Amino acid sequence: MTDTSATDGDTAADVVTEDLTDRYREYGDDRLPPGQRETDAFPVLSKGETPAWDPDAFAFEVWGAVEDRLAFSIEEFRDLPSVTQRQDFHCVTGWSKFDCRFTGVPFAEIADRAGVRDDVEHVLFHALDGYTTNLSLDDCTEPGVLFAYGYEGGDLPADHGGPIRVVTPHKYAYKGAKWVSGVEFLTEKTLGYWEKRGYSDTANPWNEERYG
Ligand SMILES: Nc1nc2c(c(=O)[nH]1)N[C@H]1C(S)=C(S)[C@@H](COP(=O)(O)O)O[C@H]1N2
Ligand SMILES: [Mo]
Repeated sequence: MTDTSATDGDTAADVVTEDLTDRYREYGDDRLPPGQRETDAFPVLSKGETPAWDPDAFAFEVWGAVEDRLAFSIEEFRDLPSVTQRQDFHCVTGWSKFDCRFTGVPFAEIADRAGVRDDVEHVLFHALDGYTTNLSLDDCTEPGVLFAYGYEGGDLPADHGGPIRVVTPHKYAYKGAKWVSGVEFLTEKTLGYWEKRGYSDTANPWNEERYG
């Protein structure tokens, strides 16, 4: 969907090219998922400290059951084809923030470049703080799964996962790894950090899939 609100002086990151805020319609009439309350704030939720990273040494890597392993510097990553999307953000602890604007590289762009093998079923995202989270390949190829480096027209703030984080508009936000450093394609499921500790593997907010 194209946003027609662009005016002279807008940069590419200002223009929303994808609107995911109607994702809820597949599951019901309420944009706010059950048991959530809306907030205007953007709280920070991390299992530990915001990790430091070295722009000269940082590499975003793709490995596992792929034809070609990939590695991108932060500059190379920012040069990949990108989109800017509007989406709602749902945290499993009970808050939802509507109309967040993220800029980044669609999951499918990375998957296509790596060449995902036919026997891939699952994906594990790795992060600089040791966090991991898993999704099925089918969930990753849904619209809106993005490796985001921009937020509201600027750089993604470090506390929210800069330089790069994953966003998952159709899932609770723990499915989106902040400070993502790599994607591993798998032929069998491996559970991530919170999934191993009892959070739902499927994590659909409208079906209130909070615990596994
Ligand atoms: N690397 C990493 N990613 C993470 C987390 C984390 O601790 N480490 N926390 C997750 C959880 S539980 C949530 S709700 C969201 C919070 O994102 P925010 O801090 O931008 O609100 O990030 C998710 N991604
Ligand atoms: Mo969370």
